[in-house]
Amino acid sequence: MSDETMTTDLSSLATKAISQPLVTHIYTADPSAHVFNGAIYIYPSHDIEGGVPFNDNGDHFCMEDYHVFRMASPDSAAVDCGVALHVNDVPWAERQMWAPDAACKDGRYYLYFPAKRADGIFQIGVAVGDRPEGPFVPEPEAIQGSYSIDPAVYADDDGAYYMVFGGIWGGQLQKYRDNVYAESHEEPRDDELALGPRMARLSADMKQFAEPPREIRILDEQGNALLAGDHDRRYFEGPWMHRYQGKYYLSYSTGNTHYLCYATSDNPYGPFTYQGQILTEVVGWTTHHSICEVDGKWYLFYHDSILSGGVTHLRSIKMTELRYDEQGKIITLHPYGK
Ligand code: FUB
Repeated sequence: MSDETMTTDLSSLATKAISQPLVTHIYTADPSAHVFNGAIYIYPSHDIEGGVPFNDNGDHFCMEDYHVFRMASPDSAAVDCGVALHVNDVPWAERQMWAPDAACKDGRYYLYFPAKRADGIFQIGVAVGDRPEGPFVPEPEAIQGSYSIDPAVYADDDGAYYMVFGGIWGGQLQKYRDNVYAESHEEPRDDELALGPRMARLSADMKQFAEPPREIRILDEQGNALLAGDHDRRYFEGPWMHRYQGKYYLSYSTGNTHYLCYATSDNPYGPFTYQGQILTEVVGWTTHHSICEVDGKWYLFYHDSILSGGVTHLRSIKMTELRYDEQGKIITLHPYGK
């Protein structure tokens, strides 16, 4: 739901909401959820009011640290495990600790996070810990060859770990072609191919890319790549990958049209074919999610800005059950009813 529609009566939307905030003592957003050691761990952004004026670059999203949350089960309270990482402890990062994710390999935990360097360019870093909740010790440098925002790490059945990442507009993805930055690059024209998220397999030590990032294409039902002007379906930010009944599902936000959508493929690198919407507009400009299986049921983790009265950079994480039909199509959710 866009800022322009914020005059809507939020209390009536709150009443109709299909889920309530998981966390109310701080603002949280961009929840990446995983089951580690039998519990649900959520890795969100920690939203704050930093007094930075609103702009199209999202500078008002001026987050400084991460808290990790643990839930014993889908019905349990989300327990705040405290500060897992602060920007002041990351040598290469200066500001804007945006949407993170985490992965586990061989009993060690890896927190992946985007942040801006002192020159205002986003990169993605990794920090390592011995427990899912951290604390995490950051690597001194960002991941070589990383750029833009919103890392999501998918652990495939064959032992490979893939990072999918990228976001346009404030996330700077439009500045890159073939992994090279140029200030002159902009979002493609409406009749040109839409930009796709990027994906790279991670190195065995989980700290670097094992290959140059590849661009993932999303096709329509006729097999044509989505165009940049297709704002209802084209990739904007917040990628997530999961697998259901053997297929890879790439889900993402359409940004300025405020949908969570998904596309499917038989190959993690794609191309993916657009399938539909997972979640219609929430209160707040951004929409961002993860999908996690817990004890045989699937859950959507997402956020909205109801708790802050519609302040777009003060969001709250939520979860709700996600269902598939018999063909494996995700049944669209409406956050405040139809
Ligand atoms: O939380 C900051 C940014 O807002 C995220 O990186 C985007 O995905 C959007 O949710």
